[in-house]
Amino acid sequence: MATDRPGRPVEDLLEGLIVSHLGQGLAVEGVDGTIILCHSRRQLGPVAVGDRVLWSKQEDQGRVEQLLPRHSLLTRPGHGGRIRPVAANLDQVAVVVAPEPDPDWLLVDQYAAAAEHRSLAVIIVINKVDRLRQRAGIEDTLETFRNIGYPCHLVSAKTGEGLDELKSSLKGRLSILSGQSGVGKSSLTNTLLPGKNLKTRELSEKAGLGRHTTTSAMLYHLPDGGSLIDSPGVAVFGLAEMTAQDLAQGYREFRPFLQHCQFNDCRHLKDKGCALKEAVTEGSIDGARYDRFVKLLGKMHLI
Ligand SMILES: Nc1nc2c(ncn2[C@@H]2O[C@H](COP(=O)(O)OP(=O)(O)OP(=O)(O)O)[C@@H](O)[C@H]2O)c(=O)[nH]1
Ligand SMILES: [Mg+2]
Ligand SMILES: [Zn+2]
Repeated sequence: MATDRPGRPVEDLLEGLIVSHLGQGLAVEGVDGTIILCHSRRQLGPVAVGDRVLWSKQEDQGRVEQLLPRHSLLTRPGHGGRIRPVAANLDQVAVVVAPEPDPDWLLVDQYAAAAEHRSLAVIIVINKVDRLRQRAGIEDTLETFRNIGYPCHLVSAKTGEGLDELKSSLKGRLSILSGQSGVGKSSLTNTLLPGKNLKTRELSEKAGLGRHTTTSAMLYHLPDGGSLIDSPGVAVFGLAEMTAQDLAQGYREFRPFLQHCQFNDCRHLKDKGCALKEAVTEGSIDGARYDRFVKLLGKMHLI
């Protein structure tokens, strides 16, 4: 129990965790594990899944009264140039790719760079290995990611292959599953959390949402400790608040070279004496990663 600001009637404030941000309100998990649909005070500002809050009981719903301090926040661009929160208090971003739909490595880099910018750990999850006919093609790219220090897990939500290893990577942390629509983020969540279907349906019904597509991020507690956020495929986060320098830093293997360029304001494109380009020529930096870096700069309208 806690008290609100002085001057207002004293209310019972309860601790809670935002487990989903639905169209109509916030799903807040109380300390006893029950989920209450809440609305939030307008002056609270953006609230995200993963946020810890203080809330009060109203008639048949609750009201989020206060946001507790967060240690991280991932954002994405919203309508009208506004920044929207994706998830708070994350430790790790798990980027999911699959043989189908075709892997979009530019998107993988984008998620990884945004995570790096927020100092979050990154793991790469290749789902649907049961469908992986040309494993070699994907393996080559994975080798690059392994070399720069990202753990890569080959799994199948369908057959259960590789899931034990993935579980140990997720243990004790708050991770978000992100990636293109259809790669199997929700299927993986289902497999990792046997009770998940029920909760989703219950919540979706309460909020009047359909139950087949992932429309909003949802947080679940893992049986072995730690939590997992299943997010919709459209939640491409991160680049909005990043500069060209931030993006270069977000390619973690570029970092040792960045201070060795001839000019302080080197853009690492056609600049003279660019240490990064030299490293690409020498083969110490993967050319495909560098090419995607340049593409992302373009996508961010930074070149
Ligand atoms: N063969 C195979 N199919 C899978 C596997 N995992 C998921 N699928 C299928 O892939 C399709 C998409 O799976 P979802 O879990 O809905 O994908 P998602 O990433 O949550 O998609 P969004 O919510 O739209 O972002 C479904 O038809 C699943 O049955 C797998 O390991 N193997
Ligand atoms: Mg989904
Ligand atoms: Zn340079």
